[in-house]
Amino acid sequence: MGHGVESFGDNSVAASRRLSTLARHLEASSMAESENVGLRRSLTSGFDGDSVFAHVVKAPEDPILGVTIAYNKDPSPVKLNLGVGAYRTEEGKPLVLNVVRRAEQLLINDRQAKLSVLVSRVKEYLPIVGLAEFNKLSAKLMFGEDSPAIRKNRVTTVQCLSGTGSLRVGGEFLARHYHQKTIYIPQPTWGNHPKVFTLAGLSVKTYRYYDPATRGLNFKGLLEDLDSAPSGAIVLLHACAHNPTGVDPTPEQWEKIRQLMRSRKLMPFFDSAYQGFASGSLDVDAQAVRMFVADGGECLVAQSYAKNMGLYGERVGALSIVCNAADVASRVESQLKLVIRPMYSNPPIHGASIVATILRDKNMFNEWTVELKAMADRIITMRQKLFDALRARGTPGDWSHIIKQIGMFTFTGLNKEQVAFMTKEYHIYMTSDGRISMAGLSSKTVPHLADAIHAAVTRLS
Ligand code: PGU
Repeated sequence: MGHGVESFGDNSVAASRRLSTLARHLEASSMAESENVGLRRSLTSGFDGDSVFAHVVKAPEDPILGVTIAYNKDPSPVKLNLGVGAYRTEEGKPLVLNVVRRAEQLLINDRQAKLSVLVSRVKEYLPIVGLAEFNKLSAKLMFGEDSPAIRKNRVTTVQCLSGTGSLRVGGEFLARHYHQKTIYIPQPTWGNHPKVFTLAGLSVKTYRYYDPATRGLNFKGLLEDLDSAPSGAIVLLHACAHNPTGVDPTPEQWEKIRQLMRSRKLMPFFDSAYQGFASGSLDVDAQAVRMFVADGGECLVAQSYAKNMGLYGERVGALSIVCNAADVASRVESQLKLVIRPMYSNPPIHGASIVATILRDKNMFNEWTVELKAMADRIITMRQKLFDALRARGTPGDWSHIIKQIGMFTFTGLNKEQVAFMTKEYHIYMTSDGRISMAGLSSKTVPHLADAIHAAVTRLS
């Protein structure tokens, strides 16, 4: 049947099927309504039966966000949360960037007269695709100031609910309008990826990425798996600072991946959750994406401002779809609106206004890059300190991966039992795959973590 745009036909069939099911349901329930009036009256005195939800089983906590819940319950004064990827200061406190505070102040004082678009002091609805200026500036941040793709209007960018929302909207769009429904995700990857894409309607498969033996990239395995993926399959790529491994391909390896993917007609879907966090430079961290856009081919990019602007709870992000022609991009955008409207109607205004305020102003943009670099540098310092602390303790094993890995996380190589031991005995909280958020560490807490790792490795090897 239809491929690409034609698959809209399939969707109309599916939609009308859904509508007639709904109509049948409404008919049936209105008949039941009249029959049940008497019964309902007799029940008005109260309801004492079992809950209709009595069969609902308790779901396990999320493997990442659940770590914070367990941490919050622990009364120990030495407890340490290295689970969630969220930046903390040297004092272990969450950080709101100065530039973000300044932007908020401007918004509150309504000093954004030059902003021709809605700002967060006005609490109106945004359009379905979000704040236009935010979208334009986000695309420039990702693809570069003078990206030919943007200049030729080949890119559509829509504001979404942070990185997760952007991935989900992109996934739903592909499930409806792209001929291949299989997405290949790296093994391992961020734990939410398989859930997001499965629920979006795609079928999820994995490609080899990490080699535990070398604690590096399994480049050969990666190329083999992508080479044998069906033509046209979607491939999820971490734009930089791969989560959880901290292992990224080199620029030369990216180039080989690009060539292979283009020759096999595989569709790149970049997840960019850490732009600026890997190297400290926004441009350097966008290089892999820009390499794929420069060849004129098509791709998707999900962007998050959670980490690089510290806007975690504001839920600010964007989905860009790079198309090969302007008219395609415009039709794609019209369909993205149909994905978004029934899901959450339109995105929140405040966070996007903060981002637009910062990105549009040269001084504020520069101030942001300085603060971003400081965060990235502090993480790199923590890597060195932890590595030195383990060396000083003579902890068995080669820990050089701590300083080689990139971004927010170290994939320590500690196993489930060792992690459980560290939580129980040292009140150190981390995901069970042995990932630690370096951003949650400080000079004061490094010795405690090094003691815990040393004990775990020597007692439970
Ligand atoms: N993609 C990757 C690769 C991520 O690591 C994360 C966040 C996201 C997308 C989603 O970020 P948004 O907050 O939706 O923009 N991962 C962090 C944060 C906690 C979580 O799991 O959501 C983490 O600790 O892995």
